[in-house]
Amino acid sequence: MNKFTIALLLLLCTMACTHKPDHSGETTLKEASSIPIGVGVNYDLLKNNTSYAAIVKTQFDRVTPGYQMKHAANVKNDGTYDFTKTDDFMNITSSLGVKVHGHTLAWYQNDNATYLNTLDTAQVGNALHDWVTTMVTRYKGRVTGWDVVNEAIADGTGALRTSANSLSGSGYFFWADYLGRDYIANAFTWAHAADPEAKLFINDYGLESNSRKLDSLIAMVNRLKADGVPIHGIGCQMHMSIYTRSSGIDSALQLLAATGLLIHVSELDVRINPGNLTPFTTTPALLALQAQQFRYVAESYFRNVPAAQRYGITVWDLTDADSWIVKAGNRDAPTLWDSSYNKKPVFDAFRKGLQ
Ligand code: 9MR
Repeated sequence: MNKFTIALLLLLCTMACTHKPDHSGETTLKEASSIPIGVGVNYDLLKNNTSYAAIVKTQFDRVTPGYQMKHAANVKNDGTYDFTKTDDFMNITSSLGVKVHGHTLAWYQNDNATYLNTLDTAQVGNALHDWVTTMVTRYKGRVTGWDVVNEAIADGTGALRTSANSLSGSGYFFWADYLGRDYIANAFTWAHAADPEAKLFINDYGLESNSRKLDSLIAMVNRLKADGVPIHGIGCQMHMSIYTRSSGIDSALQLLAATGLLIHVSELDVRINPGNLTPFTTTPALLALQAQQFRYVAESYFRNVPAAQRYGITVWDLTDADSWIVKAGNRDAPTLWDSSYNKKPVFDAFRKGLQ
């Protein structure tokens, strides 16, 4: 084998074995779309996996960190802060040229409960104030918006979520148990004081399939608006499946848009095996249904959300390998890229829906 043959073999192997960014000249998602297109990202992958980072940079306008901006990721057991990784995350996003949607300030999960459980009610109020103010001030001007309050409505009744009507787990801390529903208005007010330019969102899931929860969220938003609370948008997560009914998607977007606030489809993914059946094989037919569903969401968004209220659509997790659904042990394939970083049929369909 001469040098030329070896070089040629090496080149072919490199082409076959590595996942390249999209330099194919094919239209990217962000090029196709008139609205911002985002993706939920994992800090470690963005930092260490060049294929992952290249797709994020090429295809998307904006990222939402899946974990890195949550309370437990930044607050230590003694209540002090460590922003080393979050600062690094922000620097990586700016070197990739993508914007950041902050996620999330007041949630009942991923809190440093070890610290928060040592506090009395008055101290919990101060801890939330300090956390919101410190975080929003630190990244002021560097995030386009914040999910200030996440998943504040209970699933069954549509009541305010507390430990009494919700499952509990490690790292769970229910602000409402201590502060009642005021924690919501206060978190928005404190976030706005820290960064008056940032768009502030309330974010929740199941709105396309649970009309009671949808009504409850809208009532809550309207009350906040009437009270003059600085709330600018609603995040409709849309963790869905191929069986989610299109009428539910349409009516959620219509009713949410009727509040007049910005609407963010904030965590879109579509399961193809929602019952987690075993054994399970990904078939072309299932992938085609998934493609249809992603396209439907994009088209419904343009149909039902007036242009001035379009904050954008964010897909949740980049590839099937890093999807939270798969990482939780489910046999599924909920995203646009497969676990080898190849675009799935859904990529094209979603892009068409965005055009
Ligand atoms: O996708 C996120 C996963 O990587 C994290 O480990 C998990 C816990 O922080 O949160 C996941 O994202 C959730 C989001 O923050 C709020 N809505 C539901 C999402 C899926 O659980």
